[in-house]
Amino acid sequence: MISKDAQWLAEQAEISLQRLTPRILPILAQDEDAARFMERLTRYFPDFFASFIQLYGDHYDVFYHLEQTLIVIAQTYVQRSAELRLLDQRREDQPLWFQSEQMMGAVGYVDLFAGDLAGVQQSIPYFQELGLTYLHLMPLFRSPEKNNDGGYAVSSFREVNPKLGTTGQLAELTSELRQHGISLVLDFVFNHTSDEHEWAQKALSGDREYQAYYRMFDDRTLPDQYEPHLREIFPEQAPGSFTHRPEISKWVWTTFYPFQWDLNYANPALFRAMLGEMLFLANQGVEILRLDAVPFIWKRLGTNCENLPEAHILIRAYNALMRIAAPALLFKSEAIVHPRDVRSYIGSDECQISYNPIMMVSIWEALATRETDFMRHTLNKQFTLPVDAAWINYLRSHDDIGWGFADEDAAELGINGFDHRYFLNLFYTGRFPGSFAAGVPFNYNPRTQDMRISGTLASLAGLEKALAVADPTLIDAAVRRILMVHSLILSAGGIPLIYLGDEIGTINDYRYVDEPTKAADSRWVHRPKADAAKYAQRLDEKTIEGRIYQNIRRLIMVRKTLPALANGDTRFVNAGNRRVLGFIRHDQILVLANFSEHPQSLDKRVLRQEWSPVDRVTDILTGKLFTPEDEFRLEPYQFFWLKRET
Ligand code: OTU
Repeated sequence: MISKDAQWLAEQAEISLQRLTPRILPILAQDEDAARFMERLTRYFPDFFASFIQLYGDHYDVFYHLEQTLIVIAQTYVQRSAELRLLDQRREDQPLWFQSEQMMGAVGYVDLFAGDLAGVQQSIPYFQELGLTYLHLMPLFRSPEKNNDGGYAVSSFREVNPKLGTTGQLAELTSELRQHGISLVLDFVFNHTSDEHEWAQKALSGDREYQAYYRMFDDRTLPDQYEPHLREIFPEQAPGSFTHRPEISKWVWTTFYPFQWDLNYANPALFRAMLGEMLFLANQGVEILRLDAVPFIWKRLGTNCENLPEAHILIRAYNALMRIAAPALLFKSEAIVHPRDVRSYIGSDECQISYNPIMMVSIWEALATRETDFMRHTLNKQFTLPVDAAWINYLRSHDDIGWGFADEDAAELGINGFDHRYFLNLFYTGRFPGSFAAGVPFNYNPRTQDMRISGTLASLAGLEKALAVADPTLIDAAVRRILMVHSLILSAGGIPLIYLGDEIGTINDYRYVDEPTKAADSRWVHRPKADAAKYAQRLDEKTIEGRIYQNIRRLIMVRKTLPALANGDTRFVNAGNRRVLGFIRHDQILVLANFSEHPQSLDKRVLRQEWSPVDRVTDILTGKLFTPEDEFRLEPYQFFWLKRET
């Protein structure tokens, strides 16, 4: 990494832009919005330049790479449709659109939820019923037939998997969704490609230009120096971080599975190639790119090769280029790492939005312990974001749950992080006495004793076990638990994200073990095919599906009427009873949630210290008014959204 002082960078940026402008003007000559492009270029080029020079300034041909990069963005801009340019304009006028209380997200697999892209299009009425404004479709591009990590081994960033549809259909879908107020979110799996990607195939045939797109080594010398510092991500099925390929007698860097080859961003030609792929997606109308595995994109010997400063600079470089060529596009960070590192990617110059694994993990932690102290402590430290960013608040994703709280935060409450993780793993795999959860271990590492948890939300929340014993009390508790945790992601600000299937209480599907390419990866237990019969029951509140669905849907609709639940200020407060979580939104709504299966009463004197108007409040959800005489009591897993009455 090159460090230069800001003054020098600003001067050089200006000189470079003057010299490069004549190279791109001819490309824009016929474009009626050329002036807008040039305006944005002038505005964001210095940011891009500063990042680019820090990354590639020591390459003798850095100026050539700068020039080629600008040519790529000019060429893609020229191809950007009128519809998307209009969207660019709208987003520039209202850059914080994604912070609204109207935002509502869901994520699902094209094949498992709807069969194919046509099926997704036909599901739009359902998405509207749920109030969605944000739809994340899991990786849908061409990938290897068998070993493909659920699509996260991408063989082409431009060709939709033929089983799911065509690239033309994808562009149509983005537009159709947009007309219904829904932004399409896709993964940008940019840490690696599959070994079937054209670049990998060329590398395998001996082409040195493409070998330099990846991180390859002639022998074990360097891998042996890197490896001791690296974390194994899939220690059970894919131990180590390097894979030997006899065809070229080289070792390839493979952080995840052996068929997922890590890309080499130290090579400016690769930087540019991936820019082209990113802009291609932007021009298909994708509005948000989920930057998959962002912590891993830069490597440096002697470090753990996660969250390096260069990873941030790289994202900032791409971000500045998007502001110029496709300003409507946002980045979503997928960094499931230490809370400090999660937060480090978030901001308008890097990723505008990010998963909130800190809240997600805290919710499961508090469900297991029935104590909210650790959650409140952690979230008070880790929840606040820059004003121009937003969390994606979620309960389950397609991945495992790893107990990613900060050991320092735990230690401050006298909790031993290692022991607590051990407990949580026992609890969520159902091996702790009295546990309600039915989770499955994921990647147990005997060396570190670490493991993560697979399982659907409903199974982890107790519904599976309760149904197995057909115990109405347990079923009721599980349903209440499921609703309570949804009430939290719907009221904590940011964008709530539902994993499709959870809204009807889908439980684990163990049939994945019969499929050889899935059996070793327990994450498939929580990726079942949508069950049409169960979805049909969502309308009947006498069924479990219906009870869960109708209540979640009501919560979504109420959320949309409450600007105080839009992004921004969240303060976690002492509710005077450790079984009850409390937080205050914009000083206007007090959220209370009982994490216990027993009724809890609250001490109004404590609450009053945190929020003065507590004496006369109405629960927005039920309309119940609390006067100074009323006792403050929450039924098992009950939650309130309280507003003050005057
Ligand atoms: C991501 O997850 C995806 O969400 C996974 O589905 C993929 O398998 C993987 O990348 C490879 O593409 O370790 O256990 O900090 O935690 O990138 C899941 C980020 C993972 C990692 C995350 C990764």
